[in-house]
Amino acid sequence: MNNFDDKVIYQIYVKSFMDSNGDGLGDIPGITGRLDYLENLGVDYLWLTPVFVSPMNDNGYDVADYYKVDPSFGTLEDLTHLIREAEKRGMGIMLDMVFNHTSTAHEWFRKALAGDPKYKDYYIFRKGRNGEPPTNWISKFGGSAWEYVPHLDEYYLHLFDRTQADLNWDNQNVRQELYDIVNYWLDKGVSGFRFDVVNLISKPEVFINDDEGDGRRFYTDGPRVHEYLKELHRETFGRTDNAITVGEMSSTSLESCVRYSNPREKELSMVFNFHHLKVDYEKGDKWSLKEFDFQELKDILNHWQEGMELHDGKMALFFNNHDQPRVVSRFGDDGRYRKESAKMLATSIHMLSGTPYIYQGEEFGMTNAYFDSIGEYRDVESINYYNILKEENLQEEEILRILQAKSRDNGRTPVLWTSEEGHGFTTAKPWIPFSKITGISAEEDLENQDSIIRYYRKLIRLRKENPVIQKGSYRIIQKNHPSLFSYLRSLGEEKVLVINNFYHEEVFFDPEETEVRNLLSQRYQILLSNYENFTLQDGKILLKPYESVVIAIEPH
Ligand code: TEU
Repeated sequence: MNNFDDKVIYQIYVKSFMDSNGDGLGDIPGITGRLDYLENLGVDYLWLTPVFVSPMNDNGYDVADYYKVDPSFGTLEDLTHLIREAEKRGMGIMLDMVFNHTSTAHEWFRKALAGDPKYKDYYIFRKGRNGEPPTNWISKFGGSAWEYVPHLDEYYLHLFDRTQADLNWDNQNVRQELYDIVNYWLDKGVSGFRFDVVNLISKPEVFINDDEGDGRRFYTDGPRVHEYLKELHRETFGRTDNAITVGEMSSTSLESCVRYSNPREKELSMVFNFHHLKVDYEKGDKWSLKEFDFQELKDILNHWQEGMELHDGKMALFFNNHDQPRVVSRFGDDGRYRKESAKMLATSIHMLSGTPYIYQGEEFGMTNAYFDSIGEYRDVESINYYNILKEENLQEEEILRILQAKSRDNGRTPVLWTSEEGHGFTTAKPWIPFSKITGISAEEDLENQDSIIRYYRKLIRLRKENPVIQKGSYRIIQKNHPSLFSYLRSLGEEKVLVINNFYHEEVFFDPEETEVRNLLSQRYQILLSNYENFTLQDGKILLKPYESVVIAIEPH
């Protein structure tokens, strides 16, 4: 199986990337029109969020037909044209396969509802208990995970929205249908796939109440998940030796992720996990306000870097995606130090071991949306939780503050290509408002010498040119430092030291207190920094607000 440690992936949330036909919605021809920009950035793959026919209750994560492109995004011809044009520029296309559930508008589910036993067994229908749902499990989007169907007098399971019914992977016909879909798209020339919440596909044999939590411990990294992923691999992309695959793993463990991604297991190329993006949850509750816990963030990243290295697991490295608030607003400073902190956060992630992902707009420091009324939100999860928090009697103002920090829509506002009206994204009214923060766009960023985009290009180039960044071992330095996240990458004689200041106070890095004691008496070279000058004082490195420095220590 291929190694992807020299590759960088760019995620496109299609609906918000580029509108080519003036309907306010991003589309596939819009992506094709921006390929030169992406080629210049230097990325290798473009992961497109789902482009299949969908009622769009969850913006395409509710698929009604896996074989067809949704007309709002374009046509099959548009997609194959994009694949060809991307290939000409050295980039591959990855599609997003949502196989834990289908939309309730899918033909299979419609037949199931009509009582067809074959298709009922494609899903998870169960009788209620004493007028209550089969279990007390809670959906990830709030409320019960079971929906009652009166004419069948049964409930179906939906771990997400009620319009996203969970598939029964224990049914071999279901698995075969899904493998056929993957093979169909492979034949169309895609280079790989992202598999949505793929560690939730294997449900327990018996469904019981969870008296400790929301039910996730019964279906997360479920009983037959490895068997199914091995079969998926064997029946589909495993037949070509260069496909790239990434699995989205919800509430997972290191041990499971090693198995999902160790090449010997023949499951997936790499995995996403989200533990490091819960460090601003109060006691695990997303819908609360809390400063991010820097030590916890470091401890988690460190735990995963060390553990995956030890057991040859493969990590997808990321801070942003379409489900997350923008990292510059979250762990950085989206005001005075927006540029510095955007670059610092990028450095801290890109120099780690694994495969970095860039989410659209991140490369020029896009921020949270700062919507100030519920009417501006579009996301089903945000709207559900708005209502839930209302029922819990929280004040409107407080709820809006929580959404401003936590809503998935923070990452879904349209890409700000230019500063003109419509921001080069659309000539119409966009489906979701633009971020309220003005003065940010790709075009303006590129006008500056200290542009964030150019910095990302350098980060990508560094990875490509330095085997130590691709394959080097990782070791944290000053694990408990209150404001620095520093680590050393080593490959044979080659060493790269990465120091990141996560705060706006200046701080010294004193090599004498660390494992890189004689650093400054050796020959070294600054590979990259987000400031013009590197400041040394009395044998110590002075880190300015949100400064990052990447230093190659030359072999003797
Ligand atoms: O997300 C899975 C998931 O559990 C989360 O990222 C979730 O959106 C978040 O934790 C809620 O707080 C995937 C997709 O990325 C997401 O867009 C879909 O809505 C979801 O699956 C259902 O398909």
